[in-house]
Amino acid sequence: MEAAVATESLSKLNINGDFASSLPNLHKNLHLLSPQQVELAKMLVEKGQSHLFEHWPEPGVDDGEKKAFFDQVARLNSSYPGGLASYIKIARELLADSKAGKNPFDGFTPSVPTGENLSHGDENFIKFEEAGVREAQNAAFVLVAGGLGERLGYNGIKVALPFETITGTCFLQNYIESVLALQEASYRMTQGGQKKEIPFVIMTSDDTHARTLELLESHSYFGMKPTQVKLLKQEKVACLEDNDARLALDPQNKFRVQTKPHGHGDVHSLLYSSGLLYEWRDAGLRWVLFFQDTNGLLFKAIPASIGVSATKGYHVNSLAVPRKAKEAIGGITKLTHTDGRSMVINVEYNQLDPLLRATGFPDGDVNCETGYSPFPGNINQLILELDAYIEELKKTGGGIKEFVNPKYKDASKTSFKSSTRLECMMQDYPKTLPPSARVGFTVMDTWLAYAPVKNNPEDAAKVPKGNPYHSATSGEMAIYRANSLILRKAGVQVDNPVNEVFNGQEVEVWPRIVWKPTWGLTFADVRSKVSGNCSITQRSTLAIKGQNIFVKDLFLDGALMIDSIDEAEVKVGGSVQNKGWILEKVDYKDTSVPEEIRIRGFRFKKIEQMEKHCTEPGKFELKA
Ligand code: UGB
Repeated sequence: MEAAVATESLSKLNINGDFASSLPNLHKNLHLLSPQQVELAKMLVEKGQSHLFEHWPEPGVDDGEKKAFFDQVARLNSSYPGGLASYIKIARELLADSKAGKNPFDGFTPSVPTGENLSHGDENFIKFEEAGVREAQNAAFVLVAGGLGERLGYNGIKVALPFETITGTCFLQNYIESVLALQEASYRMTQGGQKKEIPFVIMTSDDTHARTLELLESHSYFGMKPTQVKLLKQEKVACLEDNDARLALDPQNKFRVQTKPHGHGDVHSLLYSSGLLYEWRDAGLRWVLFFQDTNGLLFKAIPASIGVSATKGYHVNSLAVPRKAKEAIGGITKLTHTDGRSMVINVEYNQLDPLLRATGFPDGDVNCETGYSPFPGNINQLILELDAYIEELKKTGGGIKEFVNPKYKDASKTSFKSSTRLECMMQDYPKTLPPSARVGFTVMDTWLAYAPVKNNPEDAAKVPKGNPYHSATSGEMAIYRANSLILRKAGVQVDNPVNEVFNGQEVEVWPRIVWKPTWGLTFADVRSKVSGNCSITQRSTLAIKGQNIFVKDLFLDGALMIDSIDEAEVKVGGSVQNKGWILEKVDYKDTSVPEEIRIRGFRFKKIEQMEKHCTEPGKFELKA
């Protein structure tokens, strides 16, 4: 009787509800839905998703929630290339492959590829840095920052974390200031040309969008023009509850599909659909650089890497560092298929060991005689040549080969411990490229190029001995080590480090030295700004904040902070001795200390320092 009434009211609305005739709970609610929503309901039923409506109550109960459910379904449908039907189809195929234990690299044999190896400070490196700075004005920068950083467990967004705590500069500020410094330096090098603004894109997600925008707005975009920065928000994708790719309902709300992040691979389709790539091409740009949220060393590697891309004409250039076996970074690998095809591609850290074992390397992912894995470690910083990138995306729409990684309850692989979803990675972009594509990579020293902040203190302390911690502690200490080593190469006598343990991690503590990107963007810049007999003791802290600060015959044993406007030229020298800043240990469990500090395991106790601020144009001399 009830069904007949429902059918009658549907026909008045011109809705054919036959598809739902065996689903009474959906059928009797269909008249509440718009024609578009009815179409979506039909698609879901046809794709084996009837369970989504089993609990639906009578019309009149939770009607608003039922409509909201379809609003969400419409969003999930429109944000995925090919819609939800395509998502479900691909999910079923990938889940079947996963259940059958199919090797995604079937038919491929891995070998170690050859790439460009750079050694910081030598002639080659300096040449590439110069070429890179010249070319930087033709680049756009894309930061992928949609990840929650579950491994770190920090409550805020990762780009808001200080990358060093002498000045408290956060990652995002460092990235923006580095891009602005590159923009200026590139313009200076090609004087006479038109002054270009380097576009800066940030991919966010629902987890990070509002807080990223807030961070930018509350700091006046860290000096960048707001119009120069674009935020592109990635959508999450539907979770899957079983091998039939039945969509999972949100445990908190049975009128919502549970969703999870789709991975950083979304950046390609978002860039393509935003139209920005064409805008950039029309503006004469040649390169798109992709990078991640917490690598404070990154911009020390950028100028030379752009130089490599430009000099070698690479369509794809992946930056890499020597990799310790089992380190949680992917391995850059040459894969050769039995049919003759080959590609140079990242093999993700959880796949490298099984791939090697399956292809004649019985020990799997192990170090070779150098003490490192023979496969260079992918730091997920990619430089793509814009024209070739556009040509490829015209074909793919930016869709990246996905994968699924269900955690099964038992060996029968019939049910999951928790829902799963399809994922994609930005470094998988080269997988669809034709053999003619010029795909290369550039290896640099880890101390110069890579110090991510990914692991919480507890997990970092458990990292196998000799492998990097990838924690807030090691991330900050790596900045001081890199700056100390660069100054040494520039002729400054910098004391050796001491070893100390913070939050259960033993790290090298070098003199704490930082500078703004405008001061030392390249090695040539640093070399031009230090001269004479300079030395810095281990207990020292030094912050250089100003483009035209020249350090000559300086002996530093304590703390020295200098900042100056660009129009001032400051000469610093003499003997600076004071009680300085002391590193005080903090326990990560001590909640009386702010989270961004206690996750490092130390903080600065400022006892005494010499400070100099030059706020007027002109020439100054600071001699202690
Ligand atoms: N990210 C997004 O923007 N959206 C997402 O949906 C997910 C992430 P992780 P992981 O270089 O250190 C990568 O989680 O697992 C952003 C490479 O895959 O830090 O450590 C997120 O905000 C691996 O090959 O990635 O692995 C962050 O900026 C290896 O190279 C970035 O994507 C490793 O990084 C990476 O997210 C590394």
